[in-house]
Amino acid sequence: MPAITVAMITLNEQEAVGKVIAEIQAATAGHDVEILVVDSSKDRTPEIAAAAGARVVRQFPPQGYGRAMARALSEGRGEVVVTLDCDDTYPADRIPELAGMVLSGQYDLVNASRLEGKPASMPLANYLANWLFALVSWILLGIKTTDVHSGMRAYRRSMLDKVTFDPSGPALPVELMLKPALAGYRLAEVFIPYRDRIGVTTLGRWESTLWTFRRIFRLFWIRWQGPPAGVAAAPGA
Ligand SMILES: Nc1nc2c(ncn2[C@@H]2O[C@H](COP(=O)(O)OP(=O)(O)OP(=O)(O)O)[C@@H](O)[C@H]2O)c(=O)[nH]1
Ligand SMILES: [Mg+2]
Repeated sequence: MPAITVAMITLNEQEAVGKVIAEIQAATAGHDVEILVVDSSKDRTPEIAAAAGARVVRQFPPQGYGRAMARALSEGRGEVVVTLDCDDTYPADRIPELAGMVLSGQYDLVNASRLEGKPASMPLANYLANWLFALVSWILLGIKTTDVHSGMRAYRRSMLDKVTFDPSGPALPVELMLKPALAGYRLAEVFIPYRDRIGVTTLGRWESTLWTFRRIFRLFWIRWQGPPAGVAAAPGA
């Protein structure tokens, strides 16, 4: 069992995948790491990823971000699973730092926030929406974060095994962070730079916004009802 799984999901990322995997390998040289790609592409992404040394799991036809991410998180064998988009937006050189915060035993989930300031690569509307999501999460759930939508996180394997998530619909990252935090798992946040994307976005803005509120309100409701089904108590919580 590797210590670290670096997990990515890919939908037609042939322009970026080679560069991203090379960066991950350079950043994690000397670490006990597997690179996992859950791929739903029609282009050459899976061949390029496999040739570069990644373990490629095919999910085809595409079943959406949520189901691909759920598969990636369940397939990752490492003690910590670090996710990032395969579009060159996230800094792979920060993977060891994020993984180390979990492997040291200090945290169960580390969120890499893109929102210390407004990234030049993020449209203003997305930036403002992300702040609104963070504010609503704080008011309704009492969780202080600046970025509920980051694709770069480190998750403790044993935590992923205990918390259930709804993979249907967009905005899964919202639930992947807020649900464990509500259950008492230890959440940390670090700021990262966020770069321009290589290739075309798959983000459906309105659907994602709707689902973000839906996921936050569902957790708010469950919190009012008592301990949520599918949320095991965190150790010591
Ligand atoms: N396997 C799989 N991967 C997907 C699917 N939808 C999106 N992805 C991947 O999920 C990651 C995140 O999608 P992005 O298009 O980057 O969405 P985003 O990060 O919200 O938008 P940007 O800010 O434009 O990057 C990328 O690596 C995509 O290739 C899917 O249905 N299946
Ligand atoms: Mg992206």
